Amino acid sequence: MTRSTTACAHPNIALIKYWGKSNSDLNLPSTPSLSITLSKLTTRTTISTSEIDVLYINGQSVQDEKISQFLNSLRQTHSVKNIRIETENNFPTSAGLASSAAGFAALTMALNTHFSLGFSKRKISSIARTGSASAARSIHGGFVGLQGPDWEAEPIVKPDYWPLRIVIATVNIEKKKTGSSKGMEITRFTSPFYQSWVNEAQKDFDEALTAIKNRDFDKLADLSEKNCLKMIATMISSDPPLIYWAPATLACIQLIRELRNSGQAVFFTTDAGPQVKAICLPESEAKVIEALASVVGSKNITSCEIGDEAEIIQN
Ligand code: 2P0
Repeated sequence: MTRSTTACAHPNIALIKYWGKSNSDLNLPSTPSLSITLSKLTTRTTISTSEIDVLYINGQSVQDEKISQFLNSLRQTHSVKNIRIETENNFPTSAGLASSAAGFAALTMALNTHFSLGFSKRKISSIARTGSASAARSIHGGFVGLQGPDWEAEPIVKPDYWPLRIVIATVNIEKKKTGSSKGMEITRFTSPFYQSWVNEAQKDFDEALTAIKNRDFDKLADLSEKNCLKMIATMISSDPPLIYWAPATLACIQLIRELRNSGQAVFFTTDAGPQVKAICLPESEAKVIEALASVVGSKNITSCEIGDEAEIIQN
C-alpha cells in the first residue's frame, strides 16, 4: 500500500489585517497581522507520492497555479517528490473563509512529515507563508501574530487564555471574482490610501497585542473594527474598485454595531469576501446568533470557539 500522511489545520480570522505585499516574489507582507485560529472549521490534507502532481479538493480534480508554484519553489531546495494531494474542507472554498490559509498550513505540515524535512514549527510557518501569507498563522492555535522582519508567525496566547466566540454569517458562497493575491497588488499600486494603511499597521498590531494580553475587549473591538474598515477603504478606493461586500454584509455590520451600542460585547470584522465574522464574549453569543440569523437565516450561521494548532493526524 502507498504510504500517505494526513495533516489537519484550521482557518484563521485576522483582527489586524494583512493586505498588501512588499515583495510579491517572496510573498512578503507589507503589514503585520494578528489572528485567531478557529475551531470546528477544518481542512484535512492527505499526501502520497505519485507519478505526477495531482490535486483533489473535496473529491474534485483541480488545477491550482499557486500550489504548483509553491511545490516548485520548495523543490529548488528540498527533496520533495511528485505528490497526490487530497484536501477536504468542511466549509466553503475561496469565499472569504480563509480556505487557502488552512490549505497551505495543512499541506506544509504534511510535506514536512512525509518527506522528513525536519522543519521547526517556525520554519513550517515560514514555508507555508510562501504559499499564502495567512497560512503562516494557521500553523499555530489561539491568538497568533505575524510580523517582520522574519515573517514567521508566532503564537501569542493559547485558546483558553481568552475564550472568545466567533460567529460567522455566511452571506454568499460564490467564488470571489478577484482573488486576494491579485486584489492586494491592485490595491498596492492604485489606492491613494495604501501608504497610510501600511504606515498605521504596526501601531494597530502593537496596541491589539496589548489589548489581548490585558483581555481588554472594548479596546480590541475598537482596534479591530477600525483596522478592518481601513483595509476596506483601501480596497474600494482601488482602480478597478474591489468591492467584496454584499448588501447583507452591511446589514449584519449595522446589527452588530447596534448590539454593541446596547451593551453586548461584540465586534465585527470582514475579509476579502462578503462573510461577516462577529467576535464576542460567550455571554453575548446567543444574542449575536439571533441577530445575524435575522439577516442570513440560521442555517448560514456558524459559531466557533478559538481553535488549536495544525497537526499531523496520520502518517
Ligand atoms: C488576512 N486576508 O489577514 C487578510 C485580510 C484577506 C483579508 O490574508 O496572496 O490568501 O496568498 O498571501 O493569505 C488573504 O490573503 O493571500 C488574507 P496570499 P492570502 O487574513
